[in-house]
Amino acid sequence: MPQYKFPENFFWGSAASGPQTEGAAAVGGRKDSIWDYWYKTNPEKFHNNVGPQNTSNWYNQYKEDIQLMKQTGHNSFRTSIQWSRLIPDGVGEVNPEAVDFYNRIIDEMIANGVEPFMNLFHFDMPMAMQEIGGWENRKVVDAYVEYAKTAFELFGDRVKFWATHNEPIVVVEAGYMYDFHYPNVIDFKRAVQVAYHNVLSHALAVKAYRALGLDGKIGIILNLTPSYPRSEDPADVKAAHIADLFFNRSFLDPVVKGEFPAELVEILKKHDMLPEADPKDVAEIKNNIMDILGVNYYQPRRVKAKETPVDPNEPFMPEFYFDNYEMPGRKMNVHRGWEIYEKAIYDMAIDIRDNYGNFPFWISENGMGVEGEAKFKNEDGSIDDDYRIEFISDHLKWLHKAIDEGANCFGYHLWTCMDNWSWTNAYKNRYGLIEVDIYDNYKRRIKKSGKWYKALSDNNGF
Ligand code: BGP
Repeated sequence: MPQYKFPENFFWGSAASGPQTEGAAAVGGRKDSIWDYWYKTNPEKFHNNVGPQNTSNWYNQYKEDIQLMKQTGHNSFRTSIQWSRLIPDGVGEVNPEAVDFYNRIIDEMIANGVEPFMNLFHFDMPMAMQEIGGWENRKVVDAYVEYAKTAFELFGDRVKFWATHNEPIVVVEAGYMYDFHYPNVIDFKRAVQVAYHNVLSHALAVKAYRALGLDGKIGIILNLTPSYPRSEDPADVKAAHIADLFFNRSFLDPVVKGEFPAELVEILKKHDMLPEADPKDVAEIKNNIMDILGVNYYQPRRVKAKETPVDPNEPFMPEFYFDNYEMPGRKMNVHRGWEIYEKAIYDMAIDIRDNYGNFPFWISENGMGVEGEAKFKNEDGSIDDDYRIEFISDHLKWLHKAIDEGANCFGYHLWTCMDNWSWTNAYKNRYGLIEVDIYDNYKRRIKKSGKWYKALSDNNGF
């Protein structure tokens, strides 16, 4: 009898995305997304100059990979459809080869007892849509909703768990604030417009899903990085609260409550940063509440009150209100440079229980990235990743406690099943239960954590 037993029918599995695993980037009628384009123009932005062309070859090896999922205890798996594969120009013709491919992976998963969770957007804007302004353009919202509707019509008879977006705040931060992703814009006003259109596109996709009368569930996946204040001093607490408004509540409130937080709207108004918004669209956000929430969690955000006064001539950024804080003595994943703070998973679950009507959620990503994981190989080439087993179980203990105290969590998906390509970090940080040798024909090999995960899932706990 496991010490930490999870609820019946709990989903165990992992998450990945189409652009990070499919490979076959220029094959099967697909056209460029912003990632292919950016790699062509700026390959030096990518770790070791490795781009999105091949990734893990899931496009060709999905059958073998689904068997590996079974061997590692998956009863569910999340990936994403690439918009640029299904509708290569963003709007218009549907690509029959893509329909065939996504049908095949969905059917193969179901035939093997792996419940497919399907996401529609994981940072991968089709280039044709970016050329007309991407998420800044209201027309791209309509194009996305058409794409979502097409996916629901094609696959909604078998896919019962849908997500409209993965980590939309990353699209906003990385693409429009901090220069991590294409289109490398640094302009907070434009960032707000992008965020607003993401929320709107989500609500309209939920509406389109409902209109089809399908019997599955639809939601969004948010990286709810909690903001902890340096101290209980009111100035620190306020700083953390404002960071939370910008980076968490900005998405969480509209998708669960139908409204943006009033305090955030006030701040944006004060700085003349409100987006252009048609009242009819605002009503759509209010009226189309989703069914389920995906929560990604890797590391906490720590915040302190501003230490130096803000220069009023500087362009506005949320950091007008807080400084980031490095807590002395914090526990680190030294292999990735991220803090480990397991209790945050509990805090988030309790926050959702108490402040968001105990909304049903699953942990949609959590995991431990390790740079240079090959250095841990045994002589026979196997990897005993005890650090990953410890990372997962330490988080699961806190999740278990939250569920015990009434949190409405129905699953845990690890990032990720197989080591995969990760945006500008390419293959730098490995997260998989299964190693992928990118230098030897993408050969797969189950790590110790993969075997442990199988026992975890078989026992529904540990
Ligand atoms: C998450 C993304 C994933 C994945 C992961 C690891 O935020 O949703 O797509 O890439 O981060 O990121 P990294 O490889 O940069 O550590």
